[in-house]
Amino acid sequence: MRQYIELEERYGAKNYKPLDVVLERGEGIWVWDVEGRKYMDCLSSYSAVNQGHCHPRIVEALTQQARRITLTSRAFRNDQLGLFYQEICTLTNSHMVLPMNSGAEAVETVIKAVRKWGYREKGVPSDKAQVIVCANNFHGRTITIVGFSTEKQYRDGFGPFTPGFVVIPFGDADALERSITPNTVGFLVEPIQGEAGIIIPPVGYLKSAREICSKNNVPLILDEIQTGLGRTGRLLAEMHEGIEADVSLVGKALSGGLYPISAILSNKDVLGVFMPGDHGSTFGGNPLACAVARTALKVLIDEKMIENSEKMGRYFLDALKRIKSPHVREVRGRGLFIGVELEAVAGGARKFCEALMSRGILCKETHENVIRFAPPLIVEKQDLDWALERIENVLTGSV
Ligand code: IF1
Repeated sequence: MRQYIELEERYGAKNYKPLDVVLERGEGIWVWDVEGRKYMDCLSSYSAVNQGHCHPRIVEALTQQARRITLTSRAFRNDQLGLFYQEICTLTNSHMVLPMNSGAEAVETVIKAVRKWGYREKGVPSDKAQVIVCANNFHGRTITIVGFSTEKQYRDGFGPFTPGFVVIPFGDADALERSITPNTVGFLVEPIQGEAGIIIPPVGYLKSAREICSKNNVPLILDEIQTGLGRTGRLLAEMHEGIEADVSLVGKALSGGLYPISAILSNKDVLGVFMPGDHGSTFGGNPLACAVARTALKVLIDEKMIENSEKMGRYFLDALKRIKSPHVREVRGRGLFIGVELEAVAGGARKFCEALMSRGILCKETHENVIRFAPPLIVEKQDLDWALERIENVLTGSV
């Protein structure tokens, strides 16, 4: 194992500090390291592997398509793109879709779309468009996106930043109402803030945001790149409040972790402003990504993973709440999107993640003192019982 770590340390930029585990195989909720140790993956690559590692039907779709054609560019058409469009729009009740590759690209794309919509449809003066975002947001790592982050480390050293963003507190509908001006062209928000530490807004917040945005002709943009595709126990987290965004962003599990693909899903008004040549991407909408995504969506529905996320998430959350530990401040979550917030201790949540790793559970701390538990949505009760025994052992012991 050491030789792999040494190579990464020798040649790699130090933009991550990973746990010292070198993985070589994944199947379902389990991963194995190069020395044969087995772990339960409780991060799911930040919810990109909702369907479980190397889902056989998605692997099959990938390999079949890879033998046919993988990339045509959008200069020509291909036999997967239209079918992907139809299937994802039908599934999410969307009118229009634009395929990209990474989540950050989807975020950048919707910012371009709502700005152009503002100038063309809402009569916002040129270059005066404003997008409202929330404090403690996470929407990706590009210069424009980190420019409206409130996390010091994500911004330090990367300025100057893109203007045209207003930051308001998360979960405060009045603050949203007060921040809207005639130049506001969008409200971009995560239904549950993931990186901020699984922060769930007050019940009714998203419903109020929907009403306020409708009343003020402001597109409501929900970033469901992490919360979407079953993670919170619904296809999209917006469904917990029975609302529909004007634009929803999905990524990550859109391919089940087998290929980068993201998508902007919207009503006609917003995406309808793009004219040929306005926007694009070499790999955006490639047939390999579309074939993989079509199957990744199918297995999510056919194998009832969303229902399982709701059921197993409820079981996992209730069991975690019953653990009596002096280290735990709060346990919160929706579906299989769970955070255990710890009292501030030396070494923070990372120490607990290292202790859990030694017991065969891989998870990731977020923001110093929250342990995020997000196993693939196929996890079963006996798997959770296996994990809960070890989690209780770590949380009640001296780490
Ligand atoms: C990293 C965080 C999670 C996202 C939401 C857009 C994106 C992400 C809600 C951008 C990506 C990833 C990025 C990865 C770690 C991970 C992450 F810790 F950074 F914040 F999940 F919480 N919207 N999140 O969560 O999508 O461009 O990465 O495809 O940057 O370290 P991407």
